[in-house]
Amino acid sequence: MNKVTAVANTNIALVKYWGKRDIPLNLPAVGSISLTLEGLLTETHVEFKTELSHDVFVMNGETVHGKPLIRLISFLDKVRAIANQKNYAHISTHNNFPTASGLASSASGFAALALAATRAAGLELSGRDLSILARQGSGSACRSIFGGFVEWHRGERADGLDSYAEPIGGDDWDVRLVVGVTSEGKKAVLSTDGMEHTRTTSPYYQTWVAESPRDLKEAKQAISARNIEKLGVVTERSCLRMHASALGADPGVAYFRGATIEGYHRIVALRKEGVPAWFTCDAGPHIKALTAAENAEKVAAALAEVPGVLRTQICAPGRAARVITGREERA
Ligand code: 2P0
Repeated sequence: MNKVTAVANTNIALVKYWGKRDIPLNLPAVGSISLTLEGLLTETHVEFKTELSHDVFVMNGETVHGKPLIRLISFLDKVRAIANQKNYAHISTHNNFPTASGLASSASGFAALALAATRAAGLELSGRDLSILARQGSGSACRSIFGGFVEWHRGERADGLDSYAEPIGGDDWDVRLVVGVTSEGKKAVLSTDGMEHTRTTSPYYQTWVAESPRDLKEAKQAISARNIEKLGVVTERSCLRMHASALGADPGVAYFRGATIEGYHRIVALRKEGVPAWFTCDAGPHIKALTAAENAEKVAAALAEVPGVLRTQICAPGRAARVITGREERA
C-alpha cells in the first residue's frame, strides 16, 4: 500500500502546552490535556512515487513553498528514515476549517500526515510511536492521534521517547466545545515563535511552568470524576495563565482580538445566568467554550451575538486519527 488517505481531528487543549524544553524535537516544558473534536478535521492523501524528483505538497488546493514546505519535507525525511523508503511523495491535504488561525490546523495536519505517510511507506506504528512521530511535526499533533480526552506527557528524556500522548478516559462523558470563529485569516505570530519568545523574554514564564502540574492533576481528577465545573475552572485558568505569560513577553504577544475578550465576558456572564460554560482560546483570536451537551445550543446562541463572531460550531468529543477508503467522510 503506497497510497493512503488518513483523517485526523483537531484538538483543543484544556490544560495548555506553551514553551519547549527542546526545539528540534518539540519537547514541551509542561504536560497538557486536550479534547479531540469531531467535525474539525484534516484529510491527507500520501503517495510515494518512483518517478518524482522531489516532494510535492498541495494544501487546500495550493502548492506549498518556502518555510512551510521545508518543515513538511523534514518531517517526511523522518518517515523515510524509519521506513527505509527511498521515494519522494505527492501529498494533498485539506482542512475543513481556517488554516493557521488558532484552530489547531497543525495538530490535525501533522497527525493525519504521520498516519498517512507511515502507512504509505509500509509501516504500521503503534499509537504511542505514531504520537512520538507526529509530535516532531508539531507538538500538539501528538494529541490528535487519539480521540476524546488525551494527555501529552512532558517526559524527562532528552531523546523524547517518554514524551507522547495517550487517552485518559472520559469517553462516555457528553461534553461539548463550542467554537466561536472570529476571523478566517491567518494569525500574526505563529505559536512556535510565540512560545519561544515567551520562554526567552517573559518574567511570567517560569511561574507558568511551575503552576502547570497542579492544573494537570486537577484536570485529570475532574475528568475521572466527570466534574465539569472543576474541569471548567482549570480550563479557564490554564488558558488565561498561558496568555498572561505571552502578554508579559518583551515585546508582548497578544493573540486576543476585541471579539475574543467580549466572548470571554459573555461566557462569564452566562455562568451567572445559570448556564455553566468556561472559556478557552489558543494562539489565535477564536473563542472556545467548554460546556455540557445540554447547554451547548444556548452557549452557541450567546456567542453568535458577540460582535465579531462570524459563526459558531458545536463540537462533540472526536475520534482518533484513522485511515479512510473511498469517499467516506471527505473533509
Ligand atoms: C496547545 N497551542 O496546547 C497550545 C495552546 C496553542 C496554544 O499547541 O511549535 O502548533 O508546532 O509544537 O503545537 C500550538 O502550538 O506548536 C499549541 P509547535 P503547536 O494546544
